Amino acid sequence: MGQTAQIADFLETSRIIPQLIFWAESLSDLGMNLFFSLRAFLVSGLILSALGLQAQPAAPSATLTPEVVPSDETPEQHAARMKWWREARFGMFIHWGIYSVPAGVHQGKEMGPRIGEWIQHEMKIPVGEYAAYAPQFNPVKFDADAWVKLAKEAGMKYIVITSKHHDGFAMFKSAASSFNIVDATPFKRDPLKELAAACQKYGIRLGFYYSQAQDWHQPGGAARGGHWDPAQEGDMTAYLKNIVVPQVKEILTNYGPIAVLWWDTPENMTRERADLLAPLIKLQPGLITNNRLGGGYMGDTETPENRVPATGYSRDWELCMTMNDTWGFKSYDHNWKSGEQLIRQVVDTASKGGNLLLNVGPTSLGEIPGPSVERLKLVGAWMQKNSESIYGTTASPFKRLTWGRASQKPDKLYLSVFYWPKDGTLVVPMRSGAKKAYLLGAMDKPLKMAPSPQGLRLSVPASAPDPVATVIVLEGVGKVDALPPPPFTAESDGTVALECDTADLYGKGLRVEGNTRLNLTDWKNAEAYPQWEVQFDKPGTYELSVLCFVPDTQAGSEFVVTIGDQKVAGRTTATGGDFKEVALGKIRVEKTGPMPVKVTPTRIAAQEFMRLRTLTAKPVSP
Ligand code: H79
Repeated sequence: MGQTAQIADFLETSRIIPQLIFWAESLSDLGMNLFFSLRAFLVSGLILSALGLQAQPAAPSATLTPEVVPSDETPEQHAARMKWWREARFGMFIHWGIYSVPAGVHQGKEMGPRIGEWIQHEMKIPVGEYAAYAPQFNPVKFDADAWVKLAKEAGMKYIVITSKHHDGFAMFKSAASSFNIVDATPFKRDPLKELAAACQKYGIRLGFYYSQAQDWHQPGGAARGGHWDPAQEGDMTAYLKNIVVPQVKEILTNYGPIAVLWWDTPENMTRERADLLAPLIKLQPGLITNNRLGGGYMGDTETPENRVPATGYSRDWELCMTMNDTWGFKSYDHNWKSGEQLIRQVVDTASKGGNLLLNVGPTSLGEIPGPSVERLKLVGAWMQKNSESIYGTTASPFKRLTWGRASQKPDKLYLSVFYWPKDGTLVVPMRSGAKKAYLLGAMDKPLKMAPSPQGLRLSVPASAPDPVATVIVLEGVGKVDALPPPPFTAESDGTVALECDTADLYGKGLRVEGNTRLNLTDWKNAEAYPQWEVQFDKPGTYELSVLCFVPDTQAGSEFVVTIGDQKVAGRTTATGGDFKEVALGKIRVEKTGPMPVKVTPTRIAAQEFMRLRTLTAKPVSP
């Protein structure tokens, strides 16, 4: 394992874009970020529900900058085009192709922990050898109606399916290449036609994923890290003209209304190349596209991939996520997220103003794996009761809630309680009031409300009506006046543990990244620092430590930890290739009232100061 592989374990990413970032920046490192996050998934698994993720209001469309709104569209037209998508909040991603035949195993050898649809790339399978999976692909159990009904039952409003992935195999009848499901498999049917009909029938919108740049089959198609078979060599522009342009025309004209075109991995996509494809978007009125075309096109949506962003973005965004650790079916991936995690992920995403595009990877027989079906039904059962708190809502007005998430509609707040209060009182940190509070579905049994300095106190049942997420509705909230989140307090042994994702971040660049293992990253500026408001239990001496990662090449930075008016100075040392708990020394805390705690670099030795995960103050026994 080289340095890159090692570092990958730490640089888990969640792309947090407090301000609109430029497209080029967003895509230049996309591939790497994705790699890291996918590894992170495999390394650590996901406990989304345990994350104290922050939510922040999505920016209203009025803040959209001209770069976001296509030049031929007014902000109002843009909002009208995005309307259904913003209301939908939940969709199904389907990764299906001939990679479901090897399903992670080629010639008796497992591809390892990586994503199944990448098997050809991962195992450097020659073009001809991989193409031999096409005649073995005969998904006789495929039932478009069943898939669409399942999506609908789960509460999903749209489907995005891979029409062609990086392996270059078209899942539709194409005149541009015979490497397609109708011409190259015994199945001979066009599943996208059948899906389009089923979507029409059940009122689900249909979108197509299309890998425009990477194509490991066609000469000239791009391949991350370079080609491995001479058959792949060729002129990329010619590939775009001869394969991509006609195929995108096909998928945008032969399948009725198409709601979304989902580009991916803009490998080697220059502006000139992207210019060949961008005009095709006009073939479908109202088409929504993502930010992965390349060439400087922003598209309509940010697309964090398998990374839960700590906050929303300043424009429309969609989190795409796997249910296990692969997109395309892999026979030996059984690392499924729980129904509880998935339900809370729907809630979490909506609370940050985004959509969740949750993936299924059907088998080579055309079946959605049983564990996926079970989980979608669990999500669906929750949505059946609670979808009012998801559809058509906007982001939470609260920066952080200790007990769950929130979303809102005009004059209404939806409170999704993950951690039910033990004392029968739920404190909603808002100065303003509400006309009425009730459990969603029990409007006739209002909950008692009382204002308090900590916020609106609601008298709730003794035990959680829904242990996963109970939704409480506040009606007549007007404009919510949210209180700042309460100060952090000590655990029962007096220890104060401050997580990076709960800090207020000041200065340029500094941001939170990661999935289960969040950390502060891009700490390249000595003016940047995280700060927490902390309420200590009692005065005394505390032992300070940080859980952080400092690579060998970046040791020797100097910094100060400040608690109220007390300071401890320190110097970073290399942490040996992993996150490590580093002792910083002792500090006296004289007062206990809420006070700021911060970590400020005074000199940054190399590019980055440190990757900080947790700052801990532990009382030293007197
Ligand atoms: O379609 C799904 C992925 O196949 C695709 N996007 C989602 C929606 C995707 N393309 N690239 N990536 C995801 C990230 C790429 C990660 C890589 Fe790797 C790191 C490519 C090579 C090293 C992951 C790990 C794939 C192979 C090894």
